Order: sequence, then C-alpha cells, then structure tokens
Amino acid sequence: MNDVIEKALPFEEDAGAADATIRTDWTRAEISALFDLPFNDLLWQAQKVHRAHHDPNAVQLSTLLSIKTGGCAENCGYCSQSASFDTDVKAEKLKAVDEVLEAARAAKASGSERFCMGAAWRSPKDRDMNVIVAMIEGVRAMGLETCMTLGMLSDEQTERLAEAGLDYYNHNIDSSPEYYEKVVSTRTFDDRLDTLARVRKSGINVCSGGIVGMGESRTDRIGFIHALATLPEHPGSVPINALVPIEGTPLGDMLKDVPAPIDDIEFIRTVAVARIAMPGAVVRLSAGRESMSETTQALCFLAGANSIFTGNRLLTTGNAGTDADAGLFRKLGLATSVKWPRDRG
Ligand code: SAM
Ligand code: DTB
Ligand code: SF4
Repeated sequence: MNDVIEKALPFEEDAGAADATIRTDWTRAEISALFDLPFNDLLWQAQKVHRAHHDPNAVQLSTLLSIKTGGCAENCGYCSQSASFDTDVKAEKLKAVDEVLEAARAAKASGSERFCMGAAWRSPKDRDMNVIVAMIEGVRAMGLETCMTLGMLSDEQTERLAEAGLDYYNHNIDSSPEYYEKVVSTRTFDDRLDTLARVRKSGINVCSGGIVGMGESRTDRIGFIHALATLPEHPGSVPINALVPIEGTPLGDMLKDVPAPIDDIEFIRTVAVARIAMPGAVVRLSAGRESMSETTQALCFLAGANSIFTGNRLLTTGNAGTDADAGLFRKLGLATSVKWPRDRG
C-alpha cells in the first residue's frame, strides 16, 4: 500500500472493527487515494465503516413528491424543470395541502419512512410559506420524517421551517466547485453553501449530495465528495444521483448518444468513497435507479448506500417502482425498517 493510500484510511488496514472516525479535515489527496484503491479493498473498507455506524442489512425507504413542478428560474443544465429549456415538463402551480397529505398517506401505507417534497423554485416566496408549513405539520402528524427541497432560503424562511418541525432540508452541491459553474450559471457554489449554513444553524438536518455522470471527471468527483466531507458538519443524509438524461436540457442533449455516461464501477466507487468519508451519514441511492441493474444496486448497498426513493416516480421522471424494490429487497434479505446505532444500544 502506498503512503498516500495508507494515510487516507481512517483505520488500520487489518483492524477487526473499523475505526470509522468522523473527520471533517479530509484532503483531496486522501479522497483521491480512496478512489484509487483496488475495488475489493475499497468495498471492504466501505463495508467496515458502514457496519461501525449502521445496520448493515437495512435500507430506508423514502418517497418523493413534486409539490411545485416546472417553470423554474434557474438554469441547472440537467434539469427538466428549468424555464430556460424546452422539455416536456409544463409549469404547474403549488399543490394544495390536501393533495400532498393524500400522497404522504399512500407513501406511509407502502412502507416509506421519509416523505420528501420538492419545488422547482430558485427560492420560496414568502407568501407560500404558510402552505409549506401546513404540509410539514400534516406529514409529521402521520409519523413520517419530513424533508423539503425548495431552493435557496432566507434566514426567516429557514426559521419558519425549523419551527414547523422540518426534519431534513435537501440542498445539493451537485458536483465539485469547479464543475458546478459549468452546469449552472444563475447561481454560484457559494450560494449553495450559504443556504446549507443557514439550515445547519437552524438545527434542521442537512441533506446534501449531487449528481454523478454529468460528464465530469474523476477529479470533479473527488472535489465533490471532498466539499461535502469538509463541511463544518457532515450532512445527515447524502443523496448520490446518477444523471437521468432529459431531452431538451443541455446535459441530456450532450450525453444522449453516450451509451453509459458513468461507468457502473465508477458509480459504485463514488458511493463507497462517500460512505468512508462521511461514516455517519445516510447515503441515498437516488435518481437513476430505473436504468440500473439489480447487481449494480446490490453493490451500491454493499458500498454503504442505505436509503432509496421508492415508488414509480421521482419528481418528473420514472423510478424503479415499489414492486421491483420489494423483489430486490427480498433477494438481498434487506429490511426496510432501519435500526440506527442509537436504537441498538
Ligand atoms: N429547486 C430545488 C433545488 O434545486 O435545490 C429543488 C429541486 S431539484 C430538482 C433537487 C435535486 O435533484 C437537484 O439538486 C439535483 O441534484 C437533482 N436532479 C435534478 N434533475 C436531475 C436529473 N435529471 N438527474 C439526476 N438528478 C437530478
Ligand atoms: C435528490 O438529490 N434527488 C431527488 C431529491 N434530491 C429531490 C430528485 C431527483 C430528481 C430526478 C429527476 C426528476 O425526476 O426530475
Ligand atoms: Fe430549478 Fe432545482 Fe431544477 Fe435547478 S434543479 S432548475 S433550481 S428545480
């Protein structure tokens, strides 16, 4: 093992139980060395870290609902919902609270533990906040964890979400700081960090991750994990999306003739490195599962992913579907009821 790799590992190579120390002082060289490990060693280290912090045979189910679709003022190059691109998605109004609560009830009945609500906004309007708060309170009252993703937040808006009892706020950094500016020009990487800082300060759990397969390089994937793992606190959950290429978006059009914008093994490596760098986080295998083989998904779970979005839809695109997920979980002997370390005594 070379010096850089050895230094990158937060535990002894042959340790029986991994010393999966939580650190926020990772260097890019250390993250890079993890990516460079032989695949079997990387998965072994990821599995050791995973088992030190999480139930190894449980994967949390979340359900996603678009509460406000399309017409977004931002120009994220991957997104079907930007008003800047000509896609099949039409702009809609903010959904009514009852409709959202109905969907949450169905999600709970199908076994989901977390209900995530997404809006195609640059940032919420203050006039929408009462409706948003009513959605959070209604979903919480059903005993579901709540997550919202509404774009950039002001201090006041963040406080209102915290007072309403919001459990998680999703706000992705999406890629490395360097690649981010190639993908979006209507806001900056620092804008994203500012909202994340507000959320963290308010006590709401941070959910932040990004997208792999946007044409970025390995160096960008290193920068992406490094940026997350060196935040003042690791996000409580880290969604790793595989790009869903959408016709009419700059990235969808650029990558439409590329058979596999991200190699499966490189995707699994990214999940494993996220697991090792952020041992306590719930790593969510998010968009892109519809076109992922069962084998790739199984290897992602082995690499430390322990949450998925279930159901037939994400925000505007299809998803693997509840039946397919139930079949896969049966084959893998996975439980959906997550026992976190604090519950295991
Ligand atoms: N407007 C809010 C925002 O951008 O923060 C919330 C909704 S936005 C759709 C949430 C996240 O979904 C994005 O940050 C991105 O990581 C992911 N996403 C959007 N379109 C995607 C696609 N085509 N493929 C994979 N992930 C995607
Ligand atoms: C996240 O990281 N992935 C989810 C959730 N956060 C909001 C969104 C995935 C969207 C996939 C494309 C679509 O359905 O429009
Ligand atoms: Fe808007 Fe979010 Fe889509 Fe960007 S990712 S265009 S902010 S909905």
